Amino acid sequence: MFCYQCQETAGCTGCTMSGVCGKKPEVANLQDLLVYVTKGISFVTTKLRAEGKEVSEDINHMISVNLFTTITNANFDYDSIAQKIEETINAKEQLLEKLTDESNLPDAAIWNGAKAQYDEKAKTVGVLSTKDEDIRSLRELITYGLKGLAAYSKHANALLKDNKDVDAFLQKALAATLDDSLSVDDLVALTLETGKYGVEGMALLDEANTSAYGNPEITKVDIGVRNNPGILISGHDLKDLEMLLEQTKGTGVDVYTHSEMLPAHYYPFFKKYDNFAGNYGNAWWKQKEEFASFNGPILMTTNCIVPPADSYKDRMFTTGAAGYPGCKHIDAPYGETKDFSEIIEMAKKCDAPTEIERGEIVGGFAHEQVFALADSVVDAVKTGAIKKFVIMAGCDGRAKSREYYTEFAKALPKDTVILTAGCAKYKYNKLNLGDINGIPRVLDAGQCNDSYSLALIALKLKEVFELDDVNELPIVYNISWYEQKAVIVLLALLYLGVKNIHLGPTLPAFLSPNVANVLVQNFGIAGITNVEDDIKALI
Ligand code: SF4
Ligand code: SF3
Repeated sequence: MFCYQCQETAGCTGCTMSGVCGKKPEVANLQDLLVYVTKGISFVTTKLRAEGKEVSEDINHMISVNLFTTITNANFDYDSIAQKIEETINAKEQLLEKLTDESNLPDAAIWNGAKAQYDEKAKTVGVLSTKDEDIRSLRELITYGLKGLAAYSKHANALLKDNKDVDAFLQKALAATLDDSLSVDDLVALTLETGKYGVEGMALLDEANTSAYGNPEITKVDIGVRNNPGILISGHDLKDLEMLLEQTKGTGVDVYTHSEMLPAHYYPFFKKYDNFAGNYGNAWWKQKEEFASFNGPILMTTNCIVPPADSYKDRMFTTGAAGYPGCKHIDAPYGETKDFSEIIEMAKKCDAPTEIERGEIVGGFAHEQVFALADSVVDAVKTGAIKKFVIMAGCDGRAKSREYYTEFAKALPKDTVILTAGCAKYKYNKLNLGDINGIPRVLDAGQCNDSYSLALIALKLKEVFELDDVNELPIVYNISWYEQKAVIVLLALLYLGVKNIHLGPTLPAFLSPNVANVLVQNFGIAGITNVEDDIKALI
């Protein structure tokens, strides 16, 4: 195996024996093969479109789910990955029959081996099969961005929203990573185009979420527990949450959010459920302790799964692109209701969650809520009460070095406001950093995909202050990344012209020195150093 797609990759170079995330070599290899056949089918769909032929939504969805399945901590289940490879090959064979021009097909589009051949084939199609370091780096940067884009598309698809242009681009770009004739410059251009579609993908999901559930609004979320048994729902899929809340209504079972599901509380729609109790715990990487003390069943709708301890493995369920061997997977065909009754019945027999903390956190500062506060925000900037906004969106992770973000948040001067999204927020959202004229100093827009809101807020401020360039705003970027959704967020920000982003806790291992140099030279991307020096440099 060779995997270097996330921030925690072994030795900051690559996982080769087993994943730091817990991914076994045979699963890592099979994920490589899933990506490979997904590139293959994308090559065929791209060719079909060029021939003026339609590609069905089912195929678009399959491609997005396949990529999502290979995101860090989404799916550890060999069998489900093997099944997806088989289904993809079968679908591709059917599409090939519709193709008029079958010349010049790459191996990825032709290969149709049987299951018994998967393991051997997988070993030949991984990251290292691209020999040139810079081409490999750019192909992976694009592929990881597309994985993030696919994840966001999948969530929008679950709410019956599709954007054919995003799907067509995603497949075209994926197919382009097979093309040996593309130069470094071509791939750099494709990287930026990926960012453009990243913006579109996040806009699609934002539209899907807000049209289904309303615009997030300022909300206090309880972080304590009630006395009823509960179900803990984690990951990013709001449609799954809606189905779970509908089915738990009146059952005496409460529903709590974990990690990236916290922002669901900010949406008006979910407030009507009396049994929607609050948020339990912190970011994904603390789930071993927190899932144990939760006592009830857990539903993982997406990443990030930590390989579960035996003490709660039998009460952990997965759905959608998520999977873990030995954990029950519940799903339904596209657009249909998933049956969560088994989880609810299990919950009824479980103890109520053990209290781990008390209090509340405040969030809901997505674009519309911030626009509603625009006058006070603009006043605070004009009077100097707010000197700087610090965008600290992104991911949290287990690395000790991430304590930097807590210390950085604490060390920020009192006239600064943190804008956040994603599970990165758990490093400072319980610090009680106070407010400035009633504006909290930590404004949480939502999940990682809601970084889109932060971009809209920046663009709005640019308009209000009549500036030509978004980089003239009093906004600095200190973003923490972990998995591939953060890659698409980063590419989207670069596409929007944002410069001088600090990225940590380490720069991606998949950036070759030359590719890193392109990002430094053209976009001023930099790493982080230490809190004291970074505060001086940024603020
Ligand atoms: Fe290693 Fe990250 Fe890949 Fe897991 S996802 S195998 S931790 S690089
Ligand atoms: Fe977190 Fe996995 Fe990235 Fe959606 S849940 S931000 S790490």
